[in-house]
Amino acid sequence: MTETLHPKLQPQFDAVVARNPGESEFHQAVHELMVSLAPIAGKRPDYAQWSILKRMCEPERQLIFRVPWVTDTGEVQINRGYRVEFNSTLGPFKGGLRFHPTVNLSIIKFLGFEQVYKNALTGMPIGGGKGGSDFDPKGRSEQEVMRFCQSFMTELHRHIGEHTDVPAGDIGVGGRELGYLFGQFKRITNRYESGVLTGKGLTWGGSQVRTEATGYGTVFFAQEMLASRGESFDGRRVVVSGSGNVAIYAVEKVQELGGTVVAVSDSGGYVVDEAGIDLSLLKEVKERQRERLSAYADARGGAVRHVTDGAVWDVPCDVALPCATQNELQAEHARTLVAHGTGLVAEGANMPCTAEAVTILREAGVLYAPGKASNAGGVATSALEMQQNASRDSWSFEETQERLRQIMVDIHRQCLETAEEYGDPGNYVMGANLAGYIRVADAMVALGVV
Ligand code: NDP
Ligand code: 2IT
Repeated sequence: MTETLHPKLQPQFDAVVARNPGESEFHQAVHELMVSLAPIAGKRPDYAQWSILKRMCEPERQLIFRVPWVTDTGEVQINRGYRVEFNSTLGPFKGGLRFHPTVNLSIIKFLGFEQVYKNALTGMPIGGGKGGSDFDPKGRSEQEVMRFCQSFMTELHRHIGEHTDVPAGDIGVGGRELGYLFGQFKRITNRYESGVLTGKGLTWGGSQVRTEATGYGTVFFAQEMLASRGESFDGRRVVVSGSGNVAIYAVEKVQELGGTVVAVSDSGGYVVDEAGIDLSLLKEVKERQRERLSAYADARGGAVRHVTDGAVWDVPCDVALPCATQNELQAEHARTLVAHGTGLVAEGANMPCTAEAVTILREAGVLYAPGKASNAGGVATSALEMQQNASRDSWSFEETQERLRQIMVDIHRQCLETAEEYGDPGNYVMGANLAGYIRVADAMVALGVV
């Protein structure tokens, strides 16, 4: 933890750490928010009187359950399922499901906590939550993934609903998994309740642009940041980490806006393609074949480098978009970016930069956007999907994309206006945290102690 807390907030943070021992990612997310609250600490007695912050750090409900399933060879497997329903002040709990072997309660709680303020920033009527499992879909057959999803939903279905809690995708959960989850929900409940999940396929209640939304939204946000300095993506060299859903559609939008993405990564390394990433090949390898990036390098022959040591941040760039996972961009990587003259870092992933990395970037004058602002386009488009489901309507790609773009422009404006109002112009972290916090806190005061 690099930045110090306001003296009124330090005891509150210490209490969160004591109450949630060992949950380092959750502590990190809470600390970042509390640092930003300094301008209102002690100045909003109503928030103190109603113990707003204390209640915000305690999820409304935390579910942990066994997920038993059987492999193709007849072995019984046990995974752990989670759903942390963090805050439903602004609407039903809303947030993704992550299937990855590293998933634990701390990770789900940090993601659920961040989701509350991200969702508030979108201006849509959605609360915040997150869930998932330590299940690893890699190397599993279609049938194994389906059986796992069915078992997971057999428990989860009791807790979710259009007006209660609305999950979606995240790492390891895409259209395929959401299909199996929705199918099982429909079968168990005997209800075609479209609004219970978002990220659905276009033929069964999904929205145009939801697949693209997080990556596109991150680039729309970065475009606004560049515009605030009279710049654009045109001719920029861009590095994107990850090569999953968020990364692929960030690459697509950067290319549409005239930038060149020279590198992408996965957990096995990164590829450098100086001619610009071949997007259709990347989609073929990652979305259809579910292969490693080494297959991309093999297909491109000697034209690209596949690097398995170091980090993708070693590749010089003007703009860096971390779109893989939490804490993937650390202090040493931030120093490298600064040394290479990178001018902008916008987070497509959730909390990909460590607190120390953020301090280094900001002190060097790099424009930096936290994920809860810059990656909010995914959940915002989920809320547009819920809106279409509720009205049994569906909008065109163009209309939906324009709504997404407007939402990102609006979040960008809120960040800058709030940072300016509270005395730290250009601080996107403070702007995002305070704007989101104040919206949730005011509504919590109105709803009383619940
Ligand atoms: P995907 O599963 O589609 O892709 C994840 C990518 O990140 C893969 O390339 C994966 O590599 C890489 N990755 C994951 N974990 C690690 C790790 N521990 N070390 C190195 N690389 C890793 O997920 P998404 O693209 O959906 O999610 C990416 C990030 O964006 C996450 O932080 C997620 O929370 C966030 N996000 C997602 C949204 C969405 O709508 N999907 C919305 C907002 C934020 P490999 O394939 O080798 O595992
Ligand atoms: O982190 C996120 O915002 C997501 N994974 C998307 C959540 C959603 O409900 O669309």
